[in-house]
Amino acid sequence: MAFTLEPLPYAYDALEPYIDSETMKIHHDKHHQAYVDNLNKAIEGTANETTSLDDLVKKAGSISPAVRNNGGGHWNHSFFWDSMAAQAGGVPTGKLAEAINSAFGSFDAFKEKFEGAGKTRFGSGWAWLIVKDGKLEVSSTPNQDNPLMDVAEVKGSPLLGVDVWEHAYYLKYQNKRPDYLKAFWNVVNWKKVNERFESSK
Ligand code: MN3
Repeated sequence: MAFTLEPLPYAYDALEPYIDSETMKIHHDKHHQAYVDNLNKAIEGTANETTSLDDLVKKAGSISPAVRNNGGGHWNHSFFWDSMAAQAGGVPTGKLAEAINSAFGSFDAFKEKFEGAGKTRFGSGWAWLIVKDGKLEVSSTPNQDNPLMDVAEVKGSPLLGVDVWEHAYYLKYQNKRPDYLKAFWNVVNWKKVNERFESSK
């Protein structure tokens, strides 16, 4: 079964003005599509053809670089689109808000730590909010790796992730990755993050 690219769960311009329509279109239709196509090519005719995407990323350390990079790319971007929404942002609520306060001290302290993880990831990669042993942590991964991978420096269950590859922000923010990370808070789908937190228990 070949993997397929799901359409974005909202219009290309839904995240304006924080993430521009042109970036969303190229990011989803070209970059994400390429990960899906290259993943399918890399698994064609191999035992991994029938492996689920979750199972592929979990064994990233023992699969080919092409499957690891493109499988990670497909997993990460699917997760990323769902992490954002139109008329979103604001502050987390309920048990998630409590867990954030307990792990980081405050929502602002968490945001600073998360933005820091994104800013300091050298080159291309991702910043994450994860659950690890029942506790929230911030981490980052290079390239298209993610915290589910057996090769991740910090392993855990992802709740929120932000793409810090230049293709995610360069058209609107150029070299100003910190500005993109600040703007990201306006599009975070906390309802979705909450659901992930609930199902991680
Ligand atoms: Mn990307």
